[in-house]
Amino acid sequence: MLKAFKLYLVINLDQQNRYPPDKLAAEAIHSGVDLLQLRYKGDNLRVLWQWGEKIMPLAKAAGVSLIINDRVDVALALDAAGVHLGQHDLPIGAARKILGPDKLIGISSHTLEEALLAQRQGADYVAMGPLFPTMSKADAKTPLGFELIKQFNRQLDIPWVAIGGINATNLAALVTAGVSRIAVISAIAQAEDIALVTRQLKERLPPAGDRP
Ligand code: TZP
Ligand code: MG
Repeated sequence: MLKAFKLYLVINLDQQNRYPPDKLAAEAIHSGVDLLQLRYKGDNLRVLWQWGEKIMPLAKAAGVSLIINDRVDVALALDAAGVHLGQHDLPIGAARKILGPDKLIGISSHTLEEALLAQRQGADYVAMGPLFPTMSKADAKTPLGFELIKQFNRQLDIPWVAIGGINATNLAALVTAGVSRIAVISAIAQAEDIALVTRQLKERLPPAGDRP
């Protein structure tokens, strides 16, 4: 089951990060990240597997769910909490068949229609973005307008999370527009002080559980 969450850290394994992924995960978990994702777009699946094996016990010990991007097989083999799918990955129904009812399935949506379809198909949460320009995703679309935030709040019953170029400075504008959960890569991965930024982001979000 998906616990209430506010701050979702996506760890990008493709680029050389400021910190090794396990150190980043450990510090971010310690500082209050609620949900973690491992994201790897390269073709050496061992990279994803090996970091998954290292980070999974850290997440488990802290009671933080670890989600694997794209790969249903790796998520199952690691006994991770679930998968995050894109619009061009395995459809939710197929992923659910493999994963069973208890694993989490998240999906990226760029429109309300995509999000509502994902909800009907049994997604546990939806990610909406990018809200701001981002350097962390090679094929990121142009930023979505803030009007979509209100529509998502009004029409979705499952939790949804904003993503894309979010940092401690621009977060206030999103919160004012109605965002209550965010996912970030670089704001935390590139931070000089992971703990400080993680706490700032978390503090600047409304209390978990205010919205579905
Ligand atoms: N999906 C939409 S934007 C994005 C993803 C994975 C990248 C988010 O990274 P950052 O560094 O927080 O902009
Ligand atoms: Mg994908």
